[in-house]
Amino acid sequence: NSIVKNELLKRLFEAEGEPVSGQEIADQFGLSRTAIWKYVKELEKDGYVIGTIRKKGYYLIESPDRVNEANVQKYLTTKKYGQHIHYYETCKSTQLIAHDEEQNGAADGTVVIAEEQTAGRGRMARPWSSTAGKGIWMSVITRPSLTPQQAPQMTLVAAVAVTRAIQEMTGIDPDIKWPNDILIKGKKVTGILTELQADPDQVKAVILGIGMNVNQNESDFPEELQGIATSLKMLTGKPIDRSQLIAKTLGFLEIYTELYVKHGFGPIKMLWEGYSNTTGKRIRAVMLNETIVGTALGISEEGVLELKLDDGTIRGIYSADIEL
Ligand code: BT5
Repeated sequence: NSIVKNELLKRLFEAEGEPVSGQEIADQFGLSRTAIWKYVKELEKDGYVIGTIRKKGYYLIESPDRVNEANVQKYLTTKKYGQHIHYYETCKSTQLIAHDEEQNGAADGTVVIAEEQTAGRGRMARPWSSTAGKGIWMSVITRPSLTPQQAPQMTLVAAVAVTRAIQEMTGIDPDIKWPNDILIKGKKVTGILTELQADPDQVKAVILGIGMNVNQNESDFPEELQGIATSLKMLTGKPIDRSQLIAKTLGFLEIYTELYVKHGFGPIKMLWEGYSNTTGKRIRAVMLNETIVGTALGISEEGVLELKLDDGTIRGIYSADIEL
C-alpha cells in the first residue's frame, strides 16, 4: 500500500543518490524483498528512474516533474502548512476536495494539490484554466482564529505570500491587483480564490485556492486567455521547479498568516501596499449591480479598497473586478 511506497520514496530522496536497503524496509514493514521490489517497479511506472546495486539496494537517479507529496515535502520549511498533502493526478477542482477534507476535520495547513483540474474555477464560478503538469493548482485549508468579517483579508495575506515566493524563485517583482490577482507586465500569472467555512462569530476554516501559471507556453492557454495570461516560464525563458515554488509559497503563507493573526492586518497592509499596482490609479470597479470609476486611494485597515469618486465622495469596495 501507499505507506510503504511513500516510505521507500522518502528514503530514496533522503539518501540523495546513495543506495537504500530494500531489506531494511522489508523488515520494517514485515514484508518480503520481492514486495519491496514491486513498489520500486510502481515508482518506475510513476516516472521515477531508480538504479539497483547488488547487495546494497536501490538509489534514485531521477524524479519526475510531479508536484506530489514527496517532491514538495523535500523543500518544506514549515511547521504546519504542507505537512499533510493530498495529491491528485487529475481532479475537478482542488477546492471541492478541500471543502470535503475540511468537513472531515483536516488539520490546519492541509493542502490539496493536483497536476490537472478539469473544472477549475475562479470567483463567481468563472472557469480557471488548469493545464496538466504546467501550473500550481492547490487549495490550502487554514484554520486561523479570526472572525468571519476578517476572513477576506486572508486573500491579501495569500497574495503577499505568493508574490514573495515568485520573487524569490525568479527575481521578478510581480504586482498585486486588488483583491486577488497577481500580474507581471500587466498579465495575470496567479489568481486566488478565498472560501470560508464559518460559524456566526468564528471562522472554522479559510480555504485558499491558489492557481499559478508556471511552465505553460502561450499555446497552452485557451485562445481567450492568450494576451491576458502569462506564465513564469514565458517571462524567464526557463522552466521552474513547481514543487520548490509550492514549498516556498507555503513557507511565506505560514509566516504571514501567523503575523496577521498575532499582530493584526497592519503589517500585511504595509507589505501589500508595496506590491499594489492599484493604489493611486484611476480605476473602474465592476460590481454585480453597478460600475463606478474613481481614483484608488489604497486599502483600509480592514482590507477594503477605498475609491475616491469624481464628486469627492469616498466609497469602500468589498468585492469587485478592477479594470485599470
Ligand atoms: C481567480 O478568479 O483568479 C481565482 C482563481 C483560483 C484558481 C485556483 S486553482 C486551485 C483552486 N481550485 C480551483 O478550482 N480554483 C482554485 P477570478 O478573479 O474570478 O478570475 C477568473 C478569470 O481569470 C477568468 O474569467 C479568466 O478570464 C481568467 N483566467 C482563467 N484561467 C486563467 C489562468 N490559468 N491564468 C490567468 N487567467 C486565467
